[in-house]
Amino acid sequence: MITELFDLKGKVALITGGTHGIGMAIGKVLGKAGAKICVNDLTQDRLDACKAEYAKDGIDVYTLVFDVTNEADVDRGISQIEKEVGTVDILVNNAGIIKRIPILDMPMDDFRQVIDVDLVAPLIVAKRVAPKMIAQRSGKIINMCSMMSVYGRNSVSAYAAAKGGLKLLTANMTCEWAKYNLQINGIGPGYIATSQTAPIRENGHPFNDLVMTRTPAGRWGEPEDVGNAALFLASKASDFVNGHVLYVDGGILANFGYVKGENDI
Ligand code: NAP
Ligand code: GCO
Repeated sequence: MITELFDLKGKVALITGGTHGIGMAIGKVLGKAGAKICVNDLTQDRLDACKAEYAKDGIDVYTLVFDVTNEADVDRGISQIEKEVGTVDILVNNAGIIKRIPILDMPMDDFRQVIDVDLVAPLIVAKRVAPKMIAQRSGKIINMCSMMSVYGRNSVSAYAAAKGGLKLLTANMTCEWAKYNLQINGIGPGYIATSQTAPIRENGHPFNDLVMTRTPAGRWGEPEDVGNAALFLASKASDFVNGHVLYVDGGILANFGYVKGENDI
């Protein structure tokens, strides 16, 4: 049956920062495909709140607090998942932050914090779960990259540097772990309607006009658009896809832009 390609029954999936936004959309779709969903966050409040949301889709999400930037915390959290749920078969390195500050104004501590969460943390968590995936000769790692893995733009230097690095860290994980039947890929969302982009999307923000002209699909993406791509990369259907970044951007990366007018030239 074609649906078997996307059947995740018996699999344990960890989505870091999966209490809302893109991470929750991924958790919901992988849960509907049969995976046991685990999500972490920084605060118990966020985790408690997300349980009811997941339950609306019939998903009994396993939640725990750990900071993805802290190696000891990650080890404690993953050990708890392994003890109480099982070996992590699917890791989605989704947790991320952004700081929109011009380079010359950005304190170095802010820059380092973005790099820590968006680039170093995916490595910390992947290093903790990969050994058991290697031992079982099976595993899926999905690193949440961005169209900013290939583009820069004013004020997001730390974020773009992190996401650019994550693209190549994904490639390097592939070089070292693909031989053990691990598939390590990235997802590169375009502009998605979440709390992270709310400041540049809501209340008539002019950035919204730029996104509309740069996105051939003519809309902001929804978290579910990204979730659907994650289902492909988490399933058997992508067993020979490796080191790839799947862009979910409504065509932004294919588009230089156009001048609005009679012929939209
Ligand atoms: P979001 O709403 O800001 O969610 C990010 C999540 O990560 C939050 O739940 C946050 O927890 C968690 N988190 C942050 N730091 C953490 C840490 N140290 N330990 C554990 N959890 C941590 O973002 P989103 O828009 O859903 O984006 C999710 C991912 O997609 C991010 O990696 C983002 O860079 C990427 N992305 C987003 C877009 C977009 O347009 N939205 C486009 C491309 C890529 P708290 O809420 O408790 O801080
Ligand atoms: C921004 C946005 C973007 C998106 C995303 C685009 O300020 O430009 O937040 O960075 O989050 O990464 O792919």
